[in-house]
Amino acid sequence: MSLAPLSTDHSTELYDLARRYIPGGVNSPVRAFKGVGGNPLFFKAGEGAYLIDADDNRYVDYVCGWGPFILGHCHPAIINALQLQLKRGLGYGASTEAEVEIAEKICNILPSIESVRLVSSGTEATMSAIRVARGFTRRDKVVKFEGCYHGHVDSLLVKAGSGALTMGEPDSLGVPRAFTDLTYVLPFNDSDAVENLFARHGDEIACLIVEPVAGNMNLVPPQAGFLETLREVCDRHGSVLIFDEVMTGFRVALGGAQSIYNIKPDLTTLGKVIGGGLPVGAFGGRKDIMDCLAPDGPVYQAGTLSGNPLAVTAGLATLKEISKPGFYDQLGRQTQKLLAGLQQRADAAGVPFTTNQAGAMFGCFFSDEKTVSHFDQVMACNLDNFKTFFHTMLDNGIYLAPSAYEAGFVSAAHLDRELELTLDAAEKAFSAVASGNQ
Ligand code: HOZ
Repeated sequence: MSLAPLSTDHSTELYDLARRYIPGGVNSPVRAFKGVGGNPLFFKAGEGAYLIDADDNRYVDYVCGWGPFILGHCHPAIINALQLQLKRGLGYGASTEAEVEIAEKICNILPSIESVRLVSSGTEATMSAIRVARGFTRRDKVVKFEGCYHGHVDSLLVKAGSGALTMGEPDSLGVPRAFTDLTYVLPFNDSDAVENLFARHGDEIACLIVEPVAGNMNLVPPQAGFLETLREVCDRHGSVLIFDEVMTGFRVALGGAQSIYNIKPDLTTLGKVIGGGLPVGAFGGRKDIMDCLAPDGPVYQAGTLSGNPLAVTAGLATLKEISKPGFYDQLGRQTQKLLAGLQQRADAAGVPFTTNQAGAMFGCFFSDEKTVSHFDQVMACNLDNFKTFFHTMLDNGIYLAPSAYEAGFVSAAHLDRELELTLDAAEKAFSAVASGNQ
């Protein structure tokens, strides 16, 4: 692994060219490295726990495609299954047996889901879940939480996390005021704020959508009692509780965050892991709510690529692998080992630092606080320290998300060797942070 700054000339050339033809040179804003400075990398291959950039540099990858590559890149089970499907066609614009198989599997793994519809992205999943919740309740108001991100749905792009936070624009231009007037935004992990809002407006609220483990303001798990409060107020007021598990579903545990915290949402949105890295999303839940969808009900929702056979094939192959006994124990152990090692090196360098973990997702915070559980604490973290850490890690062959507001991901391909490489790099990165602070 290189110790000198890596040469990334070819990435830089590609970025220059990309900026001529693609807005900002990227197809999704966080990729532009605006949160860390410098030029974004362009990649040409992935192998297990590694990414290879356009200049042939190898990196241990903790982005994992922003979550889906829980088995690592190019897992043979997925590639073999896709090769078989490729010969049978890329799509039919009609129903397939494999769609029924994946729907049945999802319903069996997540007992809160009685009926599920496949779409092509997480954004589509949350947008459709909100629509069916509104149709079911015949109400318009929606509740979301500050720093939570549910894709770029108009009414949810209010005080949003992820790229919206990275760009410093948690509210987007182009979203009509009339749409966001229907959205209430509350602080995450603040049960009193939830109780108060529902006491005043509960009967107008169609649904409350939450990332049960917030993964778009770095990683912030729910505090004890928070998700229980959400369940109670929604029950009391006849509002639909939506868990956005696009990131956490099949990631923090096989049964997602809802299985860890033992809360049954009315609807769940999914994506990422269930497509094995191909574009997919899904939303599902109570049958009486899902029955409102067309063709049986009056809520319209559709998609040309929905249930695409390649995405479903990759998803089924992934579900088979991750359902094997002990899979999540091993992932959780590796993630824990990684975080313990990072903490130890930060402490040795005298850098204020703390971490959060949920299964194979993690958050790193340059903060004096022992625990980070609120949006304001995330926003108070030292960004300069993060930038120094990020770039030193990158120069030493470790690819972290290029933003202080994104979660990290560990895959089954992150073995002890990859952790060692990471911790060696981290020693240098924390020492660079400490020197920068002198
Ligand atoms: N929304 C993703 C992070 N939470 C970023 C997706 C991307 O830039 O590819």
